[in-house]
Amino acid sequence: ATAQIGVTGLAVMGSNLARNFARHGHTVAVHNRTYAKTEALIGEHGHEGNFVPAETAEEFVAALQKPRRIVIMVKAGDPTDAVIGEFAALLEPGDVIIDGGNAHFADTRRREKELREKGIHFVGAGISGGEEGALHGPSIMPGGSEESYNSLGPLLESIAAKAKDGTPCCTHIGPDGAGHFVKMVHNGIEYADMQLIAEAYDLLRHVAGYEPQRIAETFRTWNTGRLDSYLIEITAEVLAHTDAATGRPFVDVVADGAEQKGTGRWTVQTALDLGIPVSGIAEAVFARSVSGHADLRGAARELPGPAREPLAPAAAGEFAALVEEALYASKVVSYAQGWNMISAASAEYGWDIDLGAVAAIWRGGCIIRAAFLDRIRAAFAADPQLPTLLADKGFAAEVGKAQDAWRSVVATAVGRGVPTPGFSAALAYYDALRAERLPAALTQAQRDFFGAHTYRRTDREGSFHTLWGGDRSEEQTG
Ligand code: NBP
Repeated sequence: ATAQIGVTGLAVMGSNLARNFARHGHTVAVHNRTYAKTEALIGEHGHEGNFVPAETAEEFVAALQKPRRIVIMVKAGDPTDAVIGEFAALLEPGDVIIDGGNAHFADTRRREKELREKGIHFVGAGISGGEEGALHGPSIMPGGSEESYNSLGPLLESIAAKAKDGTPCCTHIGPDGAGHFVKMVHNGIEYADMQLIAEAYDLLRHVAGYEPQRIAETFRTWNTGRLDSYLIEITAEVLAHTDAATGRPFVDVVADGAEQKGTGRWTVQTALDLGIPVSGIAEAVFARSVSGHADLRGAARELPGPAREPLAPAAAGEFAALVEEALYASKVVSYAQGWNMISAASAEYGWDIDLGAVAAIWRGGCIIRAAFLDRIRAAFAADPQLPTLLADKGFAAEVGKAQDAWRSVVATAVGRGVPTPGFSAALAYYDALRAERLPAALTQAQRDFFGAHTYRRTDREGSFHTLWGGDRSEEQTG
């Protein structure tokens, strides 16, 4: 046995990950259900490093040094269970199975428990960065036992992206499903970021009256400041691209229905279960959903709205600067919500996640990589108990400074009929957190009226109920 690690499932992600291991000097056993893919990988890339192709599961396992480390990169869901079942039968206590697919964290918790009973370590590793990341350095979010990370960590860290300060974008997130949970929230935040960028584009296009090329330039400028990020960078590239067939801006020939694979939806479903408001992510998921409902949109097309005359050129530049502020403030809110969710799950499942370390490993490799994440890392380094990013002095000052611009942009959008669910929800959340009194008092009173759900008072301890159907006197219930 010569291989330090094995990869099974050699579609695009698995092949690239295996090549990444090999390029970093590790001997990699490679296996795929359909052997032709293994042969193709060796044929095309065998010269890049030390590969041990295995035709059968038995050959694959025999090629691995102990404790054996097997990365599964197959389609998430039933295929993952099938492959785990196949290999678990061939492994020994102390061996490690790593699922690098996009599994739901609840599945990872189940699989970890089942394998733990057999003495096999199961690591649910979120891997972000798409196929390029898998080859050149992804952000890796492994969850599992401490012991498994001791044997696996150095291997994963060697192939992970490196942040600007040289640290690998991989850390032990926590036990069982912690890694896949954090990867899910990463994707949720990615949805929110993309939605906010799309809204900024829409405002620049229809309120500032900019053409896509001009918007690309604006995004390029923003990318030199605090919004510096991979997503802003690729947005500029997309907007600058011209469709070869028609000569029109590429963005104008793409059908305006956004699809989704489901991790954004999982994030929102899970947030609802945890009772954590992630309105930025939810609005992003719903916005994609609305875009895909051609029937609803068709039926509503003739509904009246305000005139959408673009601003005069002199005012457009000023408005664009306001949009940058609104985008930044909304982004801070959606990250604050995402981190709340990670923090809540960490408490719920006893994961003890280092919130700053999550920001640190997203600085490189992943889709939401950005200079901004170093600020989040620093905020949690300064105060590991920070209840919300909005309470960090630096973020609070910036968002506070942006709030006039933010309100003005949302007001303009509403006035001109440009939908900005992300910007608006983020601002509403900001104002709700700030509010000294929320109308929730009335909501709770209504609940007491129709359902005797009781209420607490501002002036006394205890729970109370008003006899709404009777003489409206108040009784103390607890
Ligand atoms: P796919 O998700 O398309 O899966 C294809 C692989 O699964 C092939 O190797 C296939 O083997 C294998 N497979 C299937 Br399907 N059913 C199987 C079974 N019952 N037993 C054994 N093998 C089976 O590949 P991918 O796009 O490379 O993604 C791999 C994982 O990485 C997924 O979980 C995905 O969600 C995740 N991920 C993908 C990206 C991305 O950008 N694509 C990014 C991050 C994470 P075969 O060759 O014999 O059909």
